[in-house]
Amino acid sequence: MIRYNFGIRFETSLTAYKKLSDSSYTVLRNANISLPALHHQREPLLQHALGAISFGAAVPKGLSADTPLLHVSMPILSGDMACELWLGNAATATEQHGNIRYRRNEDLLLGIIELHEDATATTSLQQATESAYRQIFALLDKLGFPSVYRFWNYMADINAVSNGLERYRQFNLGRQDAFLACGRDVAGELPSACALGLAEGPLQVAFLAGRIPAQAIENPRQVNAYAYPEDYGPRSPTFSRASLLQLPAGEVLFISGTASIVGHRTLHPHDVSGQTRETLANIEAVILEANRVTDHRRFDPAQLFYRVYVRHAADMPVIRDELCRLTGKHANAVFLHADICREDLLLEIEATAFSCALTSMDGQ
Ligand code: 3EB
Repeated sequence: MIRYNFGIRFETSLTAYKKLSDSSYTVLRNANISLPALHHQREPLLQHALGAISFGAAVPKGLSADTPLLHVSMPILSGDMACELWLGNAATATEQHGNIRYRRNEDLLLGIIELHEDATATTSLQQATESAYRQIFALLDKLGFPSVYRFWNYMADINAVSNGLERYRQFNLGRQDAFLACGRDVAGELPSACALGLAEGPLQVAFLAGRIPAQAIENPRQVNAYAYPEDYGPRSPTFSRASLLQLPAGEVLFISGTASIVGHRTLHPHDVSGQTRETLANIEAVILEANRVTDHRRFDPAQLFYRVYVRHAADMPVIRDELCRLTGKHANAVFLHADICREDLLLEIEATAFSCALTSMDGQ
């Protein structure tokens, strides 16, 4: 199964995508694709791939060896679209900068970095994070792609404590130090992000950046993450609830990992239905805020692609049923088994939405 996310509806053929990407407009779309479908793709699609993020036990085949691919070995609980391809106008060959592999076109860049932690250091995750983010910002400064739209962060043992500090909090320290060292704001206009844990492996970060700025969208129901009080760690997380990228061919809304947090507190501990409903209320609030900001365009919860991170595999059906209540019937979603960055959070949901200005290509 392939779903080209066109906002208006999910396309299952390449034609509409090709029409869009051959235009002189800057185009950014994603396609969520199953591994068998990816395996049977041929060039036109893959030439437009800036990069990919995949999940599950199997590493995708069928991407050219050249395409930056972040493979995160989180078990898939449900949904077959394990690979998220990011498609733009024709891209360059993949390039390397330090530990980063990236591909870009005139306007957009997708990069991935994987760093093993120094097993002898007690603050190894903090160090790896600072190093990864410093490398990323140095590359973007060098190439003139100043704006990051989205970060994906995956790390081993996110809730474990070392050197007296939970590893997610170490990650926040390293991330914020790198932002500051590279002259970046740590409040206000921040990229969207997610941060999840898995059993083992290196720190893995993917990022999507570009030449034009995006707009940070915050959630009126939540304290902005960069302003969390110190109870949640010595440094606040550096991300916005969503980022809105306005391109001539349509808008892209990157909704950050979203959880059952109101104000800055976790609600409904030990209650997975309650947490799911609260999480979805937060996502709806973010969508409403994005619609308010864009004024004339409409993002619709039924038209989003969702990735759902589930702490306890047995909770998946309950979460899926709540999500389907929001989206109407079938939700375009993949469910992954992951650790969430607060011990008391049972799930986190992220989403991507598109509003398409070039509606004329739709249905042709
Ligand atoms: C939260 O709202 C839940 O540290 O980059 C969500 C999305 C969360 C991104 C991050 C953390 C991050 O605080 C956790």
